[in-house]
Amino acid sequence: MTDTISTVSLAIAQERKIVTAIPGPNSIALQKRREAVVASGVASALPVFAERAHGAILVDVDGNQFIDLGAGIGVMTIGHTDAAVVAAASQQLRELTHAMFTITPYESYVRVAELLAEHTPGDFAKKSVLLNSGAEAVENGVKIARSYTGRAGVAVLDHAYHGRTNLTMAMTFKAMPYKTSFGPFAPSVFHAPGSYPFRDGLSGADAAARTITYLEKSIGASDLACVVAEPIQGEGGFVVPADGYLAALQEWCTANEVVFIADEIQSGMARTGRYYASEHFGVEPDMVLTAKGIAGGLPIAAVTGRAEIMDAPHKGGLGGTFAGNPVAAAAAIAVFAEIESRGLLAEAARIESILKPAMHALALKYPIIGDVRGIGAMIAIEVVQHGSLDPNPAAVAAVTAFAAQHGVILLSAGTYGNVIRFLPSLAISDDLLREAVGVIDEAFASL
Ligand code: PLZ
Repeated sequence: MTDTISTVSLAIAQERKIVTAIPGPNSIALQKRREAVVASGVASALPVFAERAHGAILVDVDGNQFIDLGAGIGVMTIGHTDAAVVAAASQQLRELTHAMFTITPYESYVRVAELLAEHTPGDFAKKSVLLNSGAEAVENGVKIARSYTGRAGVAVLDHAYHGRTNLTMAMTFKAMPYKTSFGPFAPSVFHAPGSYPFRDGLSGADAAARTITYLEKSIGASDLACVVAEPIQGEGGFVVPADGYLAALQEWCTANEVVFIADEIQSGMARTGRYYASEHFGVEPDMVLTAKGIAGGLPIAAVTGRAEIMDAPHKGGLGGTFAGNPVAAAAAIAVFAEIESRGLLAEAARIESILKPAMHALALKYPIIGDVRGIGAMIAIEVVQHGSLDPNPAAVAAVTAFAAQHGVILLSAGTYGNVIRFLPSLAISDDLLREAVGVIDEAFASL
């Protein structure tokens, strides 16, 4: 660096430390200000305000240090304030903050598209468009699929989450809190049954047959532009489809010239130990959607797909003021480099090898833990009423609240609000993970 602005991240000891009541006085004061001016429809999971973070630790405004098992919903995959990301973004901020790619293009946008072409599944010519958010990537994926096929229909799966814009609300499964009172929604969106082994007990082949029957009988392939599926559902509760399900669905899409779109916004970018979760299921989607973890916390998203599909829209049909912003693009390039140079794909397997056995052990101790599932650094437990499949959201709310009080950020998920999901940074140490598991154990014991 040639000038005096420091781009080095402030190191924060990687330890849990609670020094005030939760929330502390500074958080309480900020909460009062917030209530006066921030729309109350915006809710927060924890009662504390964040001040800074590094690695797997987040520090609040009262100096409490939390083990972050949420990572901003799977965004800080390579760790908070990663030094390489901070350096790349800071440098770019000073050289070219914004130009607008559709006015004067710049190299970093092209570089991100090259990296996406290289790291998304499938060995075929690919192209990308860059956007600002996950929902915007979903919207653009649908636009491009419609333009390519000349068809309108969009099929999604039960329990899916695709965003909060009008089209993506229509594509999202859960009414409360995402859709209630916000309609009318975009038309031509169809919700098909998917694969949820813990609840439906179906094999991949049987679940796929059920989905395909719905697609053929209730929509008709000739009216369908695309099927959009999360390879592992995120907000839906880290639902891993049964073996063979996704491959059968993709095969049907290919046979019927329907674009198969993998929404990898939560499951992608190294979270499961591969760049994209699709790779675990042997599928090569026609289009892959990326956001969240791609740029270490800076807002950027992408649609990447087969070149012939991506080139369907007319010139000028795709874009956006901030889309593919140079600072976010520089951060994304640094994230790809960090994943390679630090061997971060392997870290996901390390995290799974600690969390999964630990959760199975807790499930033996606390039988309300009905299911342990997930891949890599995307692990969840589903909590039920003892001896049944009936959801137990009250226990999940109590456990996550207990964890917050004891310095662990735990996120819930699931259509029934009865899933606890772990999506820590790949940089989290074994010791911090084990310590967090200890707090979760105490939380279940306290019920
Ligand atoms: N597709 C699979 O997980 C975002 C939403 C949190 P945006 N999930 C977290 C909330 O309460 O808003 C998500 C996702 C999948 C699309 C999206 C949407 O991504 O960047 O939030 O628009």
